[in-house]
Amino acid sequence: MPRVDRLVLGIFGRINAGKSTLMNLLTQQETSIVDPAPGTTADIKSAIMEIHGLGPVRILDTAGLDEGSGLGEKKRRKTLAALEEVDLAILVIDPVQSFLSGNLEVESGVSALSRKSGRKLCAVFNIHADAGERLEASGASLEETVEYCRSSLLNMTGTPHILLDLSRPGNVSELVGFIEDSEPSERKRVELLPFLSTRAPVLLHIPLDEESPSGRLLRPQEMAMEYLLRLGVPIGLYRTDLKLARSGSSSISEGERKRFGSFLGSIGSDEGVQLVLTDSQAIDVMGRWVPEDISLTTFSIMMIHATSGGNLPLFARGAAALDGLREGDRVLIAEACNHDRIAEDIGTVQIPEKLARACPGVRVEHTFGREFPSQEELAEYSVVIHCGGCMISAQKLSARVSRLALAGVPVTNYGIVLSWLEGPEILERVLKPWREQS
Ligand SMILES: Nc1nc2c(ncn2[C@@H]2O[C@H](COP(=O)(O)OP(=O)(O)O)[C@@H](O)[C@H]2O)c(=O)[nH]1
Ligand SMILES: [Mg+2]
Repeated sequence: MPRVDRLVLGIFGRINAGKSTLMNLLTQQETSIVDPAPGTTADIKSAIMEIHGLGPVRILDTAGLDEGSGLGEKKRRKTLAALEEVDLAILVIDPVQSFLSGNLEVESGVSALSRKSGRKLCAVFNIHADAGERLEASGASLEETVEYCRSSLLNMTGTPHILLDLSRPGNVSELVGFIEDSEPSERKRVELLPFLSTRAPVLLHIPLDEESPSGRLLRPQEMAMEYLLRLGVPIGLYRTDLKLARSGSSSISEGERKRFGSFLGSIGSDEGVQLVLTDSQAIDVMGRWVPEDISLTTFSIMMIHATSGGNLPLFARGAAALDGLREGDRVLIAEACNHDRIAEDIGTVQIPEKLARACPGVRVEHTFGREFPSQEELAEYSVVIHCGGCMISAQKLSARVSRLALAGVPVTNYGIVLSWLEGPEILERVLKPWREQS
């Protein structure tokens, strides 16, 4: 499944501010229903389009944040969760409506949350043709209503803004230019394996256990191959039989080890092998078998580095929390994909079993797929162990990371934990290549 690295733009504001009108203006079609009846946008509407200076973008049109009913509360939470994940939050304000209502609760909510979760924000003041008429009784001018909004909102100094009649199709190019100028695309792109220094071969160690789907490889494995091929780095693919490798009989495990050693020797006969990239679950075996002069790291660590935009040090620091785990502490394992779980699943079986042995009495819990606990719920955990995140967007992971930071909970990763479980030398070894990159 190819995944395009799209920017995500979210449209927020109160009911009837003109959010859906803005969405339709951008997409030049009736993507969203625009209607004076409050609450017309039932849930989050999403459209994909190409914006000249930005490339492919996903635009989210959300429900008004001031909807009252019980259902309104549900929509509200969804909208706020979306706000934590966008590259750019577009706050739509009808300044006349906001001024006449006498409160800016919705607007300040959007502005505060975008600041809190580190999202970029811009404001579009939707100026209707009849703005003057609507203001007549109040005696205020249109400029005063805009100024009222801007000066009352925290975070609005330095926030780009524009005044525009969104109902006029002719205003689309001005809107697009404004969005481009708000620079939603300032996201860091990172290299998959930034520390490779030569064209010496890399060995990908893929044990293909019972969990592995037949007929294809996993996304991180494919990504590594594509990356290395593009660099012109030769790749060795190798599958160890982990049952044999871990066998209690030393003649059996030695046989497996020799087979691996001779393959390593054959692909590295000229320049040597520069890196062994392994499935995290085989780090116990690879940690013993890969000679010290060859770098060693895991697919899961590579993925969390890429998906987090180079934020691997955060996940590495999180490992320190594992040393401090005590009986009764709660640990959350977060797995972003919802695959079938069979016998030896890493997240539900391997890590919990090994953790139980290493830290007796620790309580391990799980969260799967798109679900992720609220800040309050997260605060109850001593540490969160996240998968490589290969099935979620960088935005979603970044939203999770900021929520964890707000909750004050350390976060680490499958590959880091499995290495930590093998001891401090192995943990140090799998992180070393990443530390050494300039
Ligand atoms: N007062 C006024 N309202 C307008 C004008 N043009 C459009 N509207 C209304 O503004 C509302 C905005 O609609 P919509 O985009 O659905 O708002 P949303 O709830 O933020 O998605 C609609 O009810 C339109 O009928 C105008 O010139 N003056
Ligand atoms: Mg709407």
